[in-house]
Amino acid sequence: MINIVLLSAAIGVYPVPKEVSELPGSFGSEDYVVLSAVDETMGPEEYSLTLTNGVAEIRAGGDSGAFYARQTLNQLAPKLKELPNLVIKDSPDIGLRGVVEGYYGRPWGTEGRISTMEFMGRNKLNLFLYGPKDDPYHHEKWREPYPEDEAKDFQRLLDVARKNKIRFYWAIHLGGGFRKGGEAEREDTEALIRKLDAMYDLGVRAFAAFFDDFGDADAEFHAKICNLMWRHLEAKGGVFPMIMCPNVYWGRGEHAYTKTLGEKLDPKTMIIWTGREVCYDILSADAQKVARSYRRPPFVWWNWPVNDYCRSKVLMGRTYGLERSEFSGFVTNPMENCEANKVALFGVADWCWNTGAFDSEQNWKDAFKAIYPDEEVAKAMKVFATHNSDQAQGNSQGYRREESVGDWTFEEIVEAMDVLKRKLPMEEPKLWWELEGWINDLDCLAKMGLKLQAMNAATGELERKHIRKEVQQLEEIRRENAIKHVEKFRAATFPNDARQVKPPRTGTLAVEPEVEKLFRQ
Ligand code: LOG
Repeated sequence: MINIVLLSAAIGVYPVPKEVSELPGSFGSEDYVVLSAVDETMGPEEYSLTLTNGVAEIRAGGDSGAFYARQTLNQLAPKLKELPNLVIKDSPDIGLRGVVEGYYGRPWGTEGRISTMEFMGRNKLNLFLYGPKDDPYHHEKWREPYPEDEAKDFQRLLDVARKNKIRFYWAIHLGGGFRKGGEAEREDTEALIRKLDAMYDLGVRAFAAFFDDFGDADAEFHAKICNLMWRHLEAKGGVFPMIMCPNVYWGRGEHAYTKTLGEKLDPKTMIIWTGREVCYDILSADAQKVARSYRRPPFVWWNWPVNDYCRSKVLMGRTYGLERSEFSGFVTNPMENCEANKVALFGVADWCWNTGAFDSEQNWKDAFKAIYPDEEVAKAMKVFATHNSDQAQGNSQGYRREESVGDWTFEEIVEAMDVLKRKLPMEEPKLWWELEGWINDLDCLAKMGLKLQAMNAATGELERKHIRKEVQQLEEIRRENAIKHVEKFRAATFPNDARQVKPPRTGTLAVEPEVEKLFRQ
């Protein structure tokens, strides 16, 4: 068994497959023939991939399993020639796993969602929960149908989801908006049904209702609306079980609200939980407590790497702080920066698929190689991410991550930022658009560190004065960069959100304090 696990990691496939065993002989060829067969003894996402002497044989329980076998084969394709003959047997740990677009801020837009879902497909994530707080037709204008062009975009999204074996959930945010009692309640019920029918007609077959952050914690009422919604959808046919986000979605089962909800809500409906706090690690003891209160395993919404409560930071650190328990599903809530999110998605995908073999450090190191085809860019992005992972002190949720772990130098940062400034605009233009302000900030900071070290070592007053001037110039560049960053993101979002855009901050846990220390010397 140990050999099998070691081999799983050694073939470099992500998410790490469950079982890889070596067969006699070597594959010996760059080309291959694919043979596929359905195996009815397998689960719908399960597959086996046997690689022997130039033939790749796929057996799968269903379309998803066959698709996942292809993803594994695609990752192995460039190195097939060097591989021994192998048999891979694989299936996921967590049945529903993926992403919620659920933050406050600039929604990803159709292109961002497509890029995310294609990445999800390659990484065997199978659930997209659509609920950006700042899509008005999800939230404050929930009664109104989407304008025609946006409705068409949903059809594109549903198509990409289908191709990538992703179940696309569309969420309606009713918290605070759905009126209780009398004629108003009747009107809102009708409006809700109309909107659900419109989304159903577009092709949506999986629905969610959100009550987080707005309105009262009225469990009876929330259960009533959701049960009504579910009965309506179930009668229409072909729909997946509903997901609901309660008004109190964190904790350890201590709230009366969640207990009532657990009793009243249709048992098939999955209930969201973010951990002990709004932003927290997912601990199995906590999950078990909340499951008792919910009367069902929780559907985890992990508030990482979302940065809407620390907008000055971009979060690209490793995936850790997750414990396996019984869940009805698991989604990560990421940042508005959908390209930068991929490091975290790569971690979550691997954890959800094969929790037992998950190696957080290794996954994070390998993420860069897997995401960025240019080796130099991959190495430089790892340096950037090393110094961009903590939410920083004073963030409103009190959630913190490690940052700047291990040995690092100002020189190494400057070199890496130089690579990114040279190469990203051409090679990864969307990532560059998202990160330019942070890359420039870290670059200035590290250059200031170098200058200050030189200044503190200099003996002549003239030399010190000269360097001090250079440091002041860097400070000026840093200020201008911050202004440019804020202007760019303000222009890219809508008025309400524009006020929330913050200047970029990098290296807050170690690099910036080190520069400040050098200033004081
Ligand atoms: C919101 C979410 C937001 C996140 C982090 C849930 C269920 N709801 O405090 O939209 O992105 O926290 O700020 C939330 O987490 N409210």
